[in-house]
Amino acid sequence: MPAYDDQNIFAKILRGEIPNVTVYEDDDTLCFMDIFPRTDGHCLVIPKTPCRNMLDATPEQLAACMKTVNKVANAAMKAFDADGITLFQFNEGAGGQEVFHLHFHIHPRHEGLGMRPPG
Ligand code: IU
Repeated sequence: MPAYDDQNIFAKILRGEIPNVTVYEDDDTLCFMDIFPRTDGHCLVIPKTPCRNMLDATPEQLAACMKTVNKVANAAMKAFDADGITLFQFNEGAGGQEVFHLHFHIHPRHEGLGMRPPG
């Protein structure tokens, strides 16, 4: 697997070089809105420390991300009056990953409503 590249777009967001719409932040994680939302409320949770994806993540990074996913997903259920949450996470190009900084997609879902296509 290639090494972490700190020129990826989420690393730039973490350094404040690119703006984002922040949903939640703590010492270890950032959650912000996806710029091409596939559902209303589609947001991303990332660790603040470098990590390419789940495959090179430490237990601490994964735990911190899951803690934030749990908080944001429960808040999104209320904020969007959602019926459920879909959690996506992709690893390497063959696994569907496009941005190579670990991230978890949170999608609030409603009964009978699909997801919009990517992009
Ligand atoms: P991935 O397939 O899980 O790596 O998808 C990356 C996601 O990052 C995708 O949903 C994009 O819409 C999203 N994104 C973003 O939120 N801001 C950006 O500047 C870019 C991609 I480039």
